[in-house]
Amino acid sequence: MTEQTIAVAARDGWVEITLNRPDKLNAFNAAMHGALRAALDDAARTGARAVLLTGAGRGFSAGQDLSDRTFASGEAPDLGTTLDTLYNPLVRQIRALPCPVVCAVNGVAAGAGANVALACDIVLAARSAKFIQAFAKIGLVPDSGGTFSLPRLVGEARAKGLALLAEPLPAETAAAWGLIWKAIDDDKLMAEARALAAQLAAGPTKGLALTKRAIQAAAVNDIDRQLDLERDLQREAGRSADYREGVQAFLEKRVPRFQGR
Ligand code: T3D
Repeated sequence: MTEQTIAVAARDGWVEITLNRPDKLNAFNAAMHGALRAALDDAARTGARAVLLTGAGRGFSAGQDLSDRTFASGEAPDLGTTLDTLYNPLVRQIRALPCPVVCAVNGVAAGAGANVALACDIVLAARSAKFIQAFAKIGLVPDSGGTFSLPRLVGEARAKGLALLAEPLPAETAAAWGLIWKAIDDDKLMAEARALAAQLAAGPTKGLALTKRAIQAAAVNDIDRQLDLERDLQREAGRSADYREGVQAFLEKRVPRFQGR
């Protein structure tokens, strides 16, 4: 029987995707990459207004499935190719998705598993979860955007500590350092993550997508470029039906009914 490497559930305007290789702590193999990319494509194609990503079992993801990395032939695998064809497109896809991506880190997130989580827009983690930049333990370099996101999120000193020491970082410390949005009691994680995804899905999706783009661009822009970008994106947001509805609702002292466009 074919392994169902992910589970997808359509919710009310949003999609919940669960990495589903719990016996391997949801380590990534090529099939799981393919299924996840296809589910994210579907979410974009069908106009999902939020995505929630989580893991089955006691872990979020332990990164690359190391049992797929054998040296039997005597030759080293070309890891540049796997980044080019699997991990980098996945991270780009998450960042380019025109709706918020919430990640509920339900347990350990190691290696690329940690950095795929950090590529999401809002990261919640169970209090028992840990983030491990496990790469140093096996002689690799943090990938999946880790060397980009870590120093920006927590500063160079902590980024280097995490990457060079590969020590587990508990969820609460990750939240205190600004690596993630929030640590949540384990038994409340999924309820809170789903409520957040539903809240975002009921929001002004177009404006949220433009906001996501602006904040991501700020990592590489200088202030002049960023001000110009804000102008351009605000112009676009100002033409949206949701902007009109937001202002109208404010003036009429009622809750806005955003359509996501
Ligand atoms: O290769 C390329 O394409 C380049 C890209 C690389 C990206 C990367 O992600 S490199 C980093 C790869 N990941 C790791 O190095 C982490 C390896 N795992 C661990 O260090 C530990 O499993 C954890 C710290 C994450 C959790 O420890 P623990 O004690 O809670 O669980 P465990 O007993 O180690 O693991 C449970 C099972 O999952 C176990 O299987 P078993 O013995 O019960 O049959 C273990 O072998 C399996 N597992 C965990 N991680 C992986 C894995 N199987 C395959 N690949 C894994 N990464």
